Amino acid sequence: VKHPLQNSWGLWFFKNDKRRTWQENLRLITTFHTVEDFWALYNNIQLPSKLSSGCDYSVFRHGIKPMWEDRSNKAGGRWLVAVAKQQRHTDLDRFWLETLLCLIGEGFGEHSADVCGVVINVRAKGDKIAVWTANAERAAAVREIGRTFKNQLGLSDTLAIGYQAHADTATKSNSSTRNKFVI
Ligand code: M7G
Repeated sequence: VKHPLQNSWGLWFFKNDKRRTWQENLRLITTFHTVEDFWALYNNIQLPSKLSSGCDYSVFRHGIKPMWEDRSNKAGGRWLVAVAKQQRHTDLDRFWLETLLCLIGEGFGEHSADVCGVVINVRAKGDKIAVWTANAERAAAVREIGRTFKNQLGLSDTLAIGYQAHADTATKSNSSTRNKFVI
């Protein structure tokens, strides 16, 4: 008998194809709701460090699409960890696995329900891992989730990470979206 997770999760894959729109390039691969199905899936897909640049994985709560426009994300934002180029081969895959285990194990503390999903962007200019939360105005939840995220990855206290509202990210064309929170 399989061990059920507290929630069902969708795994999404994004591959950058310039002939298509951003939304067309985003695909739901599968949905899982047991520990065993999670590992079967994890063991059958490429590690992030093996993906080509421009690809993303997202794992989101069943019913939530990994996009700003989803009603569950609209008012939310993300904690963003920038993974330096030289960390791709030492840290990227283990950071991603820690993030996934925290997500499906509801390990983000009493505010876990505010976590909508997690995203990894594989990019030549520097990889990124993010935790998306439901509401950028719920400061206590946002801060608690950020602290847990940072601890899970074992990031140094001296390294600051920022939280940006999706509404701000979506309207900025450059990469200088302001941080609503920093820890
Ligand atoms: P990115 O892939 O998050 O980061 O955003 P990158 O700049 O490191 O590649 C790149 C572009 O993808 C954005 O400027 C948007 O045009 C598009 N994009 C990204 N996200 C997360 C969304 C989204 O949620 N909705 C829509 N409509 N476009 C998005």
